[in-house]
Amino acid sequence: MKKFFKRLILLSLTMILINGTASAVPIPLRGVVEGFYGTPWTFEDRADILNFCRQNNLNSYIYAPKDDPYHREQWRKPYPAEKLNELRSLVAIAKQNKVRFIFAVSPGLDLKYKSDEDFRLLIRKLDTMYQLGVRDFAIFFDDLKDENGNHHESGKAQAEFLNRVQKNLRGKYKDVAPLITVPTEYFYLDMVKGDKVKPYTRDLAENLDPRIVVLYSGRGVVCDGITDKELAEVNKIFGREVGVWWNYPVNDYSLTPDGNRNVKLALGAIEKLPTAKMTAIFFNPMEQVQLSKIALATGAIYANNPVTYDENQAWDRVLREQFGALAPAMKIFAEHSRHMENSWAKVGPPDAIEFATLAHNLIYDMGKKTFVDFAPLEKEIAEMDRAADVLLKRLPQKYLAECKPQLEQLKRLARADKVALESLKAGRLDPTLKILREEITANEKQAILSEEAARKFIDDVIKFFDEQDTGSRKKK
Ligand code: LTM
Repeated sequence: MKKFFKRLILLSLTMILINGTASAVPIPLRGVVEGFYGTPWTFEDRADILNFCRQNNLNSYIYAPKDDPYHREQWRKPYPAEKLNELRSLVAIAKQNKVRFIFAVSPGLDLKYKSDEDFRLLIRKLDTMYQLGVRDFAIFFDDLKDENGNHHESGKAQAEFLNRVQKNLRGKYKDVAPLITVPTEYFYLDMVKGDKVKPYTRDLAENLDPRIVVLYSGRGVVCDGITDKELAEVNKIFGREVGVWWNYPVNDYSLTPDGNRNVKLALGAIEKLPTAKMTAIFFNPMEQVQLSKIALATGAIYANNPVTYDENQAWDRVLREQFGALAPAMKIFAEHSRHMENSWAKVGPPDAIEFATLAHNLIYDMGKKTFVDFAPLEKEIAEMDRAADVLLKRLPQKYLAECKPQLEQLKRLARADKVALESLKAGRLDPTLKILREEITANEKQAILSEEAARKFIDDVIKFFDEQDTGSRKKK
């Protein structure tokens, strides 16, 4: 009998290992990709993030700011001396922090893949970085589509170009790591048509040196998680273990009609990522470097042990560690600002679930029940109001500089929600609610949060009374 149990335990352990779900092994390459559109981070921001990486056991940082002209639009041009000096210092800081400084170039906007001259110019740039101490390189080909969503890249030409870069570097330098790339079709739904792999991806995968690391972003550019099965499908397409470029907490696509960027902050935890073995994961942050650290620190907990990761526990822990006594207030604020969604993007846990449920049920109950309990939502609103006050008063300047408009908007929402609730209690719409809503709408040019919770409640209450009005007019 004893023997039987021993065997059973051994068999279960083997099964778990085969499934790849047991190990508490960190993802080998894990870190931050500064890969967003908008104002690139400053030298100080990067130095700070490299230190943060070490503290959180993240071992890599990719330098790929889209709006650094020398990285993308004018990739052929060498960095001016002053910029090179900054990069040299950053490479040294990365080294001190035991973080790999991965230097990326995005030459795809106008690269001539077969041109020896372009090859030479690219290698010249990488050589310079090697002299500064860089040993990890990446060439990115994302975002090359025209306004109709088409791209004209050849997978084979791209693969041959990347292979040539890899061969050149590894031929000259024995200590450079395998090259990293992001393809032009970098999300799953763009790699396939029906059940067939599209020609570009097929040709790239077939011709690319198997040692080159491929990063992809999930089913979509910004999507609601990656399953183990989805990851396995992309591994199969590329004939290697691919890595993930994860677009959270990046918020460069949170735009207002008049073009303001980063108006919503992504303050939630990383969630819904694979537990299966993966070769690399890089989190793309927000321009707001300090507030990015909430999601990034949860990402670090995930990347160090995907199997045991619990997003709620991680989120609570990180908020406590980063905000100390202000953590409860910060949690309330962050709860209203973690879900990112537009016509093509969806990521992050829903905003203020408790608030949204209470508000929804309250409006549903109005007119249907004789007793309606306003107290729980009243409490939520009061806490929101208090949290905004506390944070506006006590949050250190480095955070406040990144979220003052959002906190002021939280305060406005709390004020309007209170008037909305009082209106329901009184059975009559307080006319100031419409004025408060106008003020909130005007400020959505700078700050958006809680669209489906605190913000929606205002609209719903106004609609509720509008419908009542229409109903009573019809009766007359
Ligand atoms: O995601 C990738 C690979 N590329 C770009 C990023 O630079 C950008 O920050 C995100 C979010 O807008 N989307 C992209 O397509």
